Amino acid sequence: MNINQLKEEIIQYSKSIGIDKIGFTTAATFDELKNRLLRQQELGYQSGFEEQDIEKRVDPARLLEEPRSIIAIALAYPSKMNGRVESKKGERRGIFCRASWGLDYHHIVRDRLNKLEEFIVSKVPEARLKSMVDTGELSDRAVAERAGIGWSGKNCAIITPEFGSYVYLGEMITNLPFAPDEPMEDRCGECRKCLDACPTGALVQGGQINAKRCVAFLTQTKDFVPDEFREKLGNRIYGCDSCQTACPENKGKNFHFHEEMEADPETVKPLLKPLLRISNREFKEKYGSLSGSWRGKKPIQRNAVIALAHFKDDTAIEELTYVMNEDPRPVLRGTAAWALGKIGGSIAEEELQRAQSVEKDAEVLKEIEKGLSLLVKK
Ligand code: B12
Ligand code: SF4
Ligand code: SF4
Repeated sequence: MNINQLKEEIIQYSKSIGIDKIGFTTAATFDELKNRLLRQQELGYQSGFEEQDIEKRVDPARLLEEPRSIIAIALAYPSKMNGRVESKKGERRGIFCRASWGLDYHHIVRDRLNKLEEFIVSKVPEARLKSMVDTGELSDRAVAERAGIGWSGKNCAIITPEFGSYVYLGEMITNLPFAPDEPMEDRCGECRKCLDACPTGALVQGGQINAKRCVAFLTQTKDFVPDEFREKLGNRIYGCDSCQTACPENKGKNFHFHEEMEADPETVKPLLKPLLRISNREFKEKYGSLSGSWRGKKPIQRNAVIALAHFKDDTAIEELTYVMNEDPRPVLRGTAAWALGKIGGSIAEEELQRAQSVEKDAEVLKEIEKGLSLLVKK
């Protein structure tokens, strides 16, 4: 079959299986990305979640023998929920970022890539293909940028003119010599809205992030959140959308193309207090299908504690005291002690003093001291 005709058929087929945008690029090495990754590594700006072998990240030939092209795909996700939570006065809720609404996007994008692979193999049985999304070696954004899916914004996101930056990305390396598409022109211009909106200054300059300062990263760590960032988390219990919601290119962009991506408001805007004592089983049942649960319940619970401090929710004192005294995990006990200090009042003070006399863990004791020093008498 003629390769150009096959490309056209793939484009047509992709539309029929819920791929919202598709682009093609060569399998050449990603040289600019390589320098960038080395620099980020040198500066200590990497999250640690990315593939650590830089050669594999920039050279498709290390992932598939004799690659000739890469197909990049994008799926648009909703930016607004259909439906809302039943809010009662005084009930405090956390928020999962949009990329964690609905079914874990890895499954959704993977499903589309599998279908596309089957289609290509049905046309070219000898085709060799290798697909990935997020957890693969390649930089999904660098591939998407080169394949003309969108431009690389100052907020680091790939922004499509059609769907804004609210798109999941995935790709397939192939041994078929498809003609590449043209990359797109950068449309950020003089705008700096994302940089100004970032709560922690994680965007050190347009297109460069210090992932260690990024709230999205911090919500996914399992240790104590460094002091300077705790208040910046606000009520975010997984991820951060601030540099995307601030972006004018996302204005009015809200697409509901994929049933699986619809969010259950009660799940993605959960009440905070019940999270503190949730069992493993219940956590798995309620949150296990979200991408935001990939690090387990500990970071989510720690972030819920921080969010209760953010709201200064004094109806949470009893629950937080329980966590400070009874939770087996030092990070949870310590963060709860800090939160009690933030919320303040005589009960919190008494409880902190009591805990100080029995706690044995050095890090938790430090947090109890911090809590006591934060106390504002009510
Ligand atoms: C590690 C990681 C993170 C880290 C680090 C993020 C980062 N900006 O690097 C943390 C945990 C912070 C994170 C957060 C988020 N992530 Co993330 N993450 C990844 C992951 C696994 C690797 C990214 C990576 O390698 N970064 C290293 C940097 C150096 O490279 P890069 O951003 O991939 O590539 C760009 C730069 O290299 C740049 N570049 C190269 N050279 C040069 C030179 C100059 C001068 C400049 C200006 C730029 C530049 O161009 C490339 C293309 O844009 C990818 C999946 C994957 N396998 O690629 C998802 C991915 C990037 N994440 C994604 C998402 C959705 C998010 C969040 C929006 C989730 C949320 N709501 O909380 C936030 C956004 C934060 C932000 N502003 O970037 C999507 C992005 C979709 C899109 N439209 O862009 C991806 C692609 C997952 C997916 N398959 O859909 N993430
Ligand atoms: S995700 Fe949040 S913290 Fe991270 S760069 Fe964007 S605005 Fe800043
Ligand atoms: S907010 Fe402005 S500068 Fe930032 S990504 Fe959007 S258009 Fe670009």
